[in-house]
Order: sequence, then C-alpha cells, then structure tokens
Amino acid sequence: MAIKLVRSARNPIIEPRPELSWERKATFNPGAVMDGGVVNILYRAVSEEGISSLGYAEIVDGETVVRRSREPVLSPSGPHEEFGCEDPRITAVDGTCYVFYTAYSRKGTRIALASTRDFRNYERHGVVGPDLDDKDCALFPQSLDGEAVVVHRVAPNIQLDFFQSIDQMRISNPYWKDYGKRVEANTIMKPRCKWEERKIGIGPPPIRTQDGWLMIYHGVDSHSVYRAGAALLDLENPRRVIARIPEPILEPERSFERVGLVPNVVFPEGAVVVNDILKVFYGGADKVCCVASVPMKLMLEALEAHS
Ligand code: BMA
Repeated sequence: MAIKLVRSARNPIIEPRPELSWERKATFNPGAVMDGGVVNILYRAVSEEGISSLGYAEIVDGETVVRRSREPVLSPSGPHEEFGCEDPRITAVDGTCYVFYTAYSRKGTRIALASTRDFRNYERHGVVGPDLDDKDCALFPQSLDGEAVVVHRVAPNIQLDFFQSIDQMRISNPYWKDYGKRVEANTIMKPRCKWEERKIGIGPPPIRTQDGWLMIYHGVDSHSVYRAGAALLDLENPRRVIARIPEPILEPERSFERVGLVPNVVFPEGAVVVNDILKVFYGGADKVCCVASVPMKLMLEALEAHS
C-alpha cells in the first residue's frame, strides 16, 4: 500500500497577517528545527511589493503557534538578494542553527547562509555554493568522517558535496570554480517518475534513521504541480540512494494547497521527529504553512519495500 502523510486538522497553521506589509501576500515554505519541546520555524514571507524575507514562529505540540515575530528576522541585504530571501532550511549543530536560504537577484538564484543560536540574532555568512543558478540547499545534521555534508540543486537534479568545514562552502572556495562542468559527477538523484519529471530538490535536511538518511524531497511535473517524495541515502556513503518510493507521499489536494500565490504546490522544507512520529512542515500553494505526519516506522517500511 502506498504511504501518505496525514495532514493536521489544524492546517493551515500559519497564514499571512494582513496588517503586516512584509508578509501581507504570503507566509509559506517553513524550515523547522526542534529545541526541547519547541519547534522553531523560519518561513518565507512575501511583502505587498513581492519581495521575500524570513519570518519566525514558535510552535508547541507540533502544530500550535505560540509566538510570531512582528518583524522579519532576515530581510534582503546586498545585491545578491535584491529580490528576496526565500526557502530557509535549518540544521542545528552543537547549538548553532545553520540557515541555508535562496538569495534571489537579477543574476538568478544563489545559496546564502546565516546562522543563529537564539532565532533573534543572526550572523550572515554570505553566498555559499557555486556561481550558478543553485538552490534547495540543506546541511546534514552531523559530519561524516569529519566532513560537513550538503545537498543542493543545480536543476534538474540533486547534488551532494563534502567540505572540511562549513566555512569552506563559501562561493570564493576554488572548489566551486568550473562546478558547472562537474555537476554530473556530484549528482546523486535525478527525476525518475512522471510526477517529478521536470525537476527535483531536497525538502528538509536529511534525518538520520537506523536504516539510512531519510530524504524528503519535492518533484515538479510537466504541469508545474509540486509534490513530495521520500528516499533513503546510505548512512556511510550518502551519495548512494538505497531506496526511493515511486509514488508521492503528499500532493496538492486541499484548497490551501491548490489555490494561493502559485497553484498546486506542496513544498516540504522542515521535519522533526517526536515520539517516533515524523512531522513534515510544508508550504501550501505558496501562501500558507502546513504540517502533516506519519509514524517513522511506516515510512521506513515503505522505503524498505522500494530498496
Ligand atoms: C520554487 C521556489 C519556492 C516555491 C516553488 C513553487 O522555485 O520559488 O519558494 O514554493 O517554486 O512556486
């Protein structure tokens, strides 16, 4: 039987507050990280003028918002993000949360990095990744053989790269020079099914499980419908995809996923595991934030059946 995420009855859990111009148009695509009983959320907010910045929300019991920032916590700063900061993915390492987001400018999309320990104060680390259209970047929550691991997406496929330190991911690292010629060699996953035929990109940062790194990702079909899928990467060698479920685990069905700023989009970006339940935070129709969940055991069994 195909596995599907089960939506919270409370969806959408975050909607635009019309009185705040910086998020009047949309609040979607939530990155998430767990800290004690609290889920810290950063979401993409779109202003009246169509510029994106990042807002903050604090969630308890997996779906109740108890606090939201009145101001954006990260706003565009500098020419590389003149059109906005979009799509944050958050990974916590030793108390520091690394936020990889899309910096959008007239040059296209680049990956930018900020870090925070408290979700109030942020340090900006500028552009990381190659000087190419790149996005959908997430850091693994632990290093492998002493190296930091990141996935990112030079369309239409997903790439994975290793670095001695997070600092080495900067655009100025000679490693990125001529990356365009080496994209194929660093590609780990390509579109395979009809529902993801146009392109794929990671959702939340990979989650360590006993069977492998769980990778929730999005796929776009030829009609621009965004769905979510699941795959498993080998624990020691994450370049190796060891399982991949052929059917989407979530697709636009509800009105808040079908009608919004962009129709027919579910876009997962955050995930936490609470009492062995996987909770996935996602954007609905580029307008609102939602959450859906599944027992981790069922997810791993479904992946096992497609290994
Ligand atoms: C991507 C990004 C996301 C968005 C998606 C669907 O390119 O812009 O923020 O959710 O398209 O419109």
